[in-house]
Amino acid sequence: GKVRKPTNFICTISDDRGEEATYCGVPISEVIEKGLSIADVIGLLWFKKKFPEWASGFIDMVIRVVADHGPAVAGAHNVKVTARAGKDLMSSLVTGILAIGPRFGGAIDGAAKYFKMAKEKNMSPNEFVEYMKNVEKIPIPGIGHRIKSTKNPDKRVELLKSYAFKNFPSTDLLQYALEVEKVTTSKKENLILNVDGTIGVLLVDMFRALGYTEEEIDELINAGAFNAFFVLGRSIGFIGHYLDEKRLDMPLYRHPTDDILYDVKRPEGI
Ligand code: Q5B
Repeated sequence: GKVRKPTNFICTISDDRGEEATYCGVPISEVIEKGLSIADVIGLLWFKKKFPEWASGFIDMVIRVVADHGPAVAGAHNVKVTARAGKDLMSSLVTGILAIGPRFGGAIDGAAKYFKMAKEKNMSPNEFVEYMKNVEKIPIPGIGHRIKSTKNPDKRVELLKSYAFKNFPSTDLLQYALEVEKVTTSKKENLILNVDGTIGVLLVDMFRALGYTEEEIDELINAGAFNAFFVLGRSIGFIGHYLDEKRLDMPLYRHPTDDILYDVKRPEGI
């Protein structure tokens, strides 16, 4: 019989060979006819699943609450500076995305990883905080915020928590993270469970409730799939900041020298 030639690529998420392309087997026209949301499309293309309404609703809320947090955050700042250097949309957008990292927006995977590990190992919240300080020697991902604190709570976190308490079958890891927050905020009021941390632990709770095994969840975290929600959502805001710069026709940005400490010393021998 015929032997299929070996292929260079394998694709398990979409197919463009028929009359119309499919998202994980679902034709795009069906996506539209059935009124599937952006969150449903994420479910199909990232996780190859049609998520139940409560999970799609959560994903939709995540994308909406992380879409922007003003012009001062690291990523938006990069976008604005790059746009003002005359660069195009894509160049400006990627400078914003490239600023997403363990300190800014990209702490979702780390929060999921470490809170999950701590709960699995039955660490008390105090033991976990000590472990992160003395063994991992890193700030706890998902804890701490530059401007939000117990006195100035993050409304986004409140929204995510109340959605989860109302709609999730279980909020086990969120509740553990809230116990950890009690320990950290007793040391410093800005060491709250932040937006990244809340999304991270709730994604673990979500995938567990959807029947994923612990190993499957670890694989997603290791692949960067949890940070992907921030990357996608915040791209909406980054594009907004780029368009804002173009609309305002802002000139080249140069940082004021009185905001820079110049500490340059000429080396000996020259
Ligand atoms: N300390 C976020 O730091 C920040 C500690 C900690 C234990 C911690 C810091 C941090 C983990 C990473 C994380 C996501 C850098 C944040 C986001 C999206 C955003 C952003 C926006 C948006 C803030 C002062 C003292 C030191 C530290 C201790 C701090 N964090 N201890 N665990 N996690 N968090 N990032 O205020 O004794 O004085 O030496 O790295 O989750 O990015 O809106 O801006 O939507 O765009 O600058 O919301 O917390 O304080 O680093 O100078 O530390 O607190 O050890 O102790 P700060 P630092 P000491 S959400």
